[in-house]
Amino acid sequence: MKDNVCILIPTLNEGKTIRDLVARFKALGYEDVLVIDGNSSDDTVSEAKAAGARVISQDGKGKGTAVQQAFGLIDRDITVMIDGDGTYLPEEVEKLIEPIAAGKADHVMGNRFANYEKGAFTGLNLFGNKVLNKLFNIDYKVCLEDILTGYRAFDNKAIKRMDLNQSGFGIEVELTVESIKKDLRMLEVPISYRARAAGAPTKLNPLEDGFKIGYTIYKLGKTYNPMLYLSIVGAIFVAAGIAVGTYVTWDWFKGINHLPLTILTALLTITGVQIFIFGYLSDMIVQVQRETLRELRKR
Ligand SMILES: Nc1nc2c(ncn2[C@@H]2O[C@H](COP(=O)(O)OP(=O)(O)O)[C@@H](O)[C@H]2O)c(=O)[nH]1
Ligand SMILES: [Mg+2]
Repeated sequence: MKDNVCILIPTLNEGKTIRDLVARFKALGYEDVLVIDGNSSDDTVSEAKAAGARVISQDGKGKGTAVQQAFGLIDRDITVMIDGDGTYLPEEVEKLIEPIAAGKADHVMGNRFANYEKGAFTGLNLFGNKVLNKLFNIDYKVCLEDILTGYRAFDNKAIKRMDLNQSGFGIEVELTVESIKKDLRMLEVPISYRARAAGAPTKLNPLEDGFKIGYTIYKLGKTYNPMLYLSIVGAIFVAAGIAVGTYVTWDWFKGINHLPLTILTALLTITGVQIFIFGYLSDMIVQVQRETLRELRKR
């Protein structure tokens, strides 16, 4: 079974940890370890090669770009993706592979919240992760605990069905979104998460990348769940209409008339209700399209 697995490690300046990581996979019997490097300025490439990994330099920039390029090169049945920073344990790889090898899942995600070392998440990181997971779950009507995990396994047939476009850290969101859109069977398994080694900082900027990831969820979610977005916008209009309307009515009882404000009330309320209706229609279109795709896939 191990012959059918490719261990894929995207790296950018992970010289401190990559050698040990590759060596541990080799020791476990995984021969095909592919490191896709983002043109590191440290000794990542030589360290990875020394441990026996196949190393390629990515074209362009970003983890997402690297992952997409690597996916195109893999010819094994199962791909495991793992960060090169030593925060995930190679010894737990079976947990991720087993459901795929058994034909029970197409995409297995390691849930870091199951068992994380103190200091593995900073306060901001933990908070950001929780918020983004919550947003995602509302948007996609799912119940996942850790959509941004860096330890995953895929059935390669599943990878072939994904349309991936995110160049940066949005790739994690996109992998999850595509799995939902393509009706792939997803499964979360509990894994351990370690703190990064001292002097080996993360490449992720918690604020900037956090917002980018949030925006990616928003952008990709718009076409999946338009009702949610349009009902929020609709609700804002209707609420504004009610606010102005209350004022107008209040004064009207006192014998004061506000003609322009009355017109504004009507416009706000009507626009709000119309946006709701657009949301409802978009939702129907999306539903029908999803049903159609599902039927087509069965053939
Ligand atoms: N090839 C490639 N790998 C990257 C790039 N940026 C980050 N990585 C790697 O992607 C993995 C995840 O990044 P990391 O900094 O650990 O993010 P974190 O786990 O959210 O802190 C690590 O192995 C990084 O070395 C990039 O631009 N290109
Ligand atoms: Mg990491």
